[in-house]
This record gives sequence, structure tokens and C-alpha cells, in this order.
Amino acid sequence: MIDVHYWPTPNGKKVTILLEELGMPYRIVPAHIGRGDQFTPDFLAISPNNRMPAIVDHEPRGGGAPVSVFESGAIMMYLAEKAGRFYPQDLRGKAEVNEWVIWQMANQGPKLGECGHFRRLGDSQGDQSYAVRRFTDEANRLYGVLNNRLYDRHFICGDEYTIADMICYPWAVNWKAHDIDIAEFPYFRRWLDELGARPAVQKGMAAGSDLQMGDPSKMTREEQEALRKLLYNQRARPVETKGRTAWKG
Ligand SMILES: N[C@@H](CCC(=O)N[C@@H](CS)C(=O)NCC(=O)O)C(=O)O
Repeated sequence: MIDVHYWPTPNGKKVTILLEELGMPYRIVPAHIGRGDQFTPDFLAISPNNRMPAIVDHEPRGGGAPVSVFESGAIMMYLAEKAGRFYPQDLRGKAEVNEWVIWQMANQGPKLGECGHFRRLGDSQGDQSYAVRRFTDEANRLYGVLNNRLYDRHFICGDEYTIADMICYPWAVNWKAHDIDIAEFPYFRRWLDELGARPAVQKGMAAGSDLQMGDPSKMTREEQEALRKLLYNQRARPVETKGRTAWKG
């Protein structure tokens, strides 16, 4: 059984899509990021960057103690490797899938995340026009990278549907929020439609839809400000010393 520490965001849905595609049994453990669950000692022990998703595999290959993994890209690699599916293991095939998984983690996820953030912000924190333009241009560039890639390929890494496709899908699907004119990217659209028709993708995308952050427009000003601070004004945390022995060299 796999525990998925999860909140229904694009980064979380990458993992539930893969688990649904694999038909691997899993249990959602809600990590309510608007309430601060990501800062609890138990969560930080498996995900020291205070971000979900994270998994705990209670039946790792070869037995032994449970294995925890954080960072969605590492989770996708771990699960696909365990199942022996959606992740070619030959030298060339693996290098190519790795490239696109890392592309997603280092480019598509962070840049589209910032694009959405600044576009949603409005002017409550001052003029954001430079940031909005910067990240909307980056979003456009990145949709173009996928569109170009999919011109002469069925899937991102060729004929085979892999974790590279699954990891890109939950971010790509939000193209409207990134001010993308989808007509500009027909090869990307063909891929998006094909993935969106897969029952496992639909189930993975719907996972945890009963988990609700709460509508910010229905919150008091104090509640809105507390949520903003919790998520958007994070600073370094003091080193946790309880139960740990300092490295002496
Ligand atoms: N690179 C990480 C990013 C994960 C991430 O940003 N998770 C967000 C939700 S989508 C989160 O946990 N946020 C909590 C916080 O900001 O404190 C991954 O792909 O796993």
C-alpha cells in the first residue's frame, strides 16, 4: 500500500494519475496546505521542503522498512520503476524520459506556478505588471516547447506513453489560466485531448476532489491575510534539534 500525502493541486495529481494508470493500491492522506499541515514534524520528516506530494511505500521492493519519497518527479520515477511500467530502463529511453521529467520539474511547473500566482494576485500587493508579463511570456514559450516536441511524436518521448506525459498533464491542462490561445498550439492540443480521454487520467485528476481549501472570497480579511502569510511569506525555519545528534565531523 502506498500512502500519498496529498492535496488536490497539479503537483499532487501527477502522482494520482500514475497510481491510477498502474492500478497500484493507494491511500490519500490529506496534507491541508492552507491549514499548515506541511509544517508538522511528522510531515517534515518525510518531506523536508514542506511541500506535498510525498509518499510512503509500506511494501518496498526487496522488503524492509517503509520508504518515503518527496518531490513529485522522484515519486514518479520511484513508482514507475517499482512497477516496471511507463519508464523505459534502457540507456537511451531512460535518459530521454529523465530529461522531460526534469524539464517539467525545473521549467513547466515552477514557471506556470509563478504565472498563475502573479495573474491571480491582482494589484493587492502593488503593481505586478512586470512579473505578469515575464511569467506569461515564459508560459507561452513553454507551451511552444511542448507543441514543437509533439509535432512529430505521439507522446513526449515518442511512441510510448510514459511518466513524462503524466507529469506534464496536470499543469498543461490549466492553459486558460496562463492566458494561452490553444489554437496556437495544435500538436499540444491533440496530445492534451488524448490524455484527457484516458479513464485513469480522469480518475487521477479527480482524486481528493472532496478536499477543499475554503473559498478565500468567503474568508474574513484576517483569515485571508493569515493564509497569504502561511503560503507566500515563508522564511527559513530554525534547525530542529529535538531527537537529533549534531554532526561532529
Ligand atoms: N517541486 C515540488 C513542488 C511541490 C509544491 O510546490 N507543492 C505545493 C502545492 S502544489 C505545496 O505543497 N505547497 C505548500 C506550501 O507552499 O507551503 C514537487 O513537484 O513535488
